[in-house]
Amino acid sequence: MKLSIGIVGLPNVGKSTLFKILTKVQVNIANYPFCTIDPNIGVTPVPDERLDTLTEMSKSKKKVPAVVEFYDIAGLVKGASQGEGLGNAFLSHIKEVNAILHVLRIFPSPDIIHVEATVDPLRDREIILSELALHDLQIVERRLPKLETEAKAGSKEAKQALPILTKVREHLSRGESIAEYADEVIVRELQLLRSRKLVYLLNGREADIPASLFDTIRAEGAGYVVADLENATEIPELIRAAYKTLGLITFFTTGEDETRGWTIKEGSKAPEASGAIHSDFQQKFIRAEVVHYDDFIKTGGWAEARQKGLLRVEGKEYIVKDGDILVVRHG
Ligand SMILES: Nc1nc2c(ncn2[C@@H]2O[C@H](COP(=O)(O)OP(=O)(O)OP(=O)(O)O)[C@@H](O)[C@H]2O)c(=O)[nH]1
Ligand SMILES: [Mg+2]
Repeated sequence: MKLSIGIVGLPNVGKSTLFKILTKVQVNIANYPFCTIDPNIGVTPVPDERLDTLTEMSKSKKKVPAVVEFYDIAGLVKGASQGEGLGNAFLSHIKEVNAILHVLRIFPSPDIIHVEATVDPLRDREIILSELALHDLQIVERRLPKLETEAKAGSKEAKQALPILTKVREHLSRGESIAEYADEVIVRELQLLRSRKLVYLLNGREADIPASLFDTIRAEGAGYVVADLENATEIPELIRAAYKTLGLITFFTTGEDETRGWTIKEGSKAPEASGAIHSDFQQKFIRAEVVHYDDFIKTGGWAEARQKGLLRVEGKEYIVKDGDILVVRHG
């Protein structure tokens, strides 16, 4: 699976600065709101020392890290759903992302314009979350009447979806997360943003962050990373935090041709994990030879791991662990 993350926040909070650090792509960064209009899309490798070690041990010609795709979009403002600022139509650019990265301004710097005049990350968080909810509500309100008609006409799917979407509307109108409905067919179909997992990037210094902000973020079960973007050159913790929040892990394939990292959901069984390598592998999966990275390093390679009985043959029910090295056998 490809991990993709949409960056949201008020204008001028450092979204494009973050995007540039992550992806090394040159983008417009300026001290004025709405500097970004068209979305910037870029990928960043998942930092993982294990990949370097494996590449050396296997003398691989290529090293291919797992990647995360980032979408840097325009800033949202209060009233965006009513057309303020650039409106909210540009949110459609991130409707397919797996997670939302919410940049909050912590840094004081009076010379950098703040669209709400003062630095107040708790207020800004509310503004953005409610604009995301209002965006979703517009979609839900359009769908509900059609769903009612379909349910009356006897559609089984519509009858199932109707009570769910009605609940979703209630939560959204109260500005609440709908993460608990993320796996519902209707919510997936409508690609609602408030169903996505959240990670916060607190742009500034730890000392300037109000304790209540940490409490709020913890209470909503989101991840966060503190980074002073102005002085940052890379932020691997951010990707690790995103992985953790999203329940993702990495497994490896390694050989003379290439050593490569793959992103999967924690708890994935071997066939599903193999599907990350090639979609055909999921259906045609027979078995996998598995050695954990730690054992591979300890023993010194395939032959040694096999000798010591640390190379296992696993079937369709095997749950792949973070750091597993796989050789997939398929039909
Ligand atoms: N002092 C300070 N300035 C920062 C920091 N991060 C970003 N800036 C500045 O803030 C301004 C806005 O940064 P951008 O990255 O363009 O902000 P943005 O969120 O992409 O803004 P829009 O595209 O307009 O929504 C630029 O002048 C940055 O140099 C920071 O950590 N400290
Ligand atoms: Mg920008």
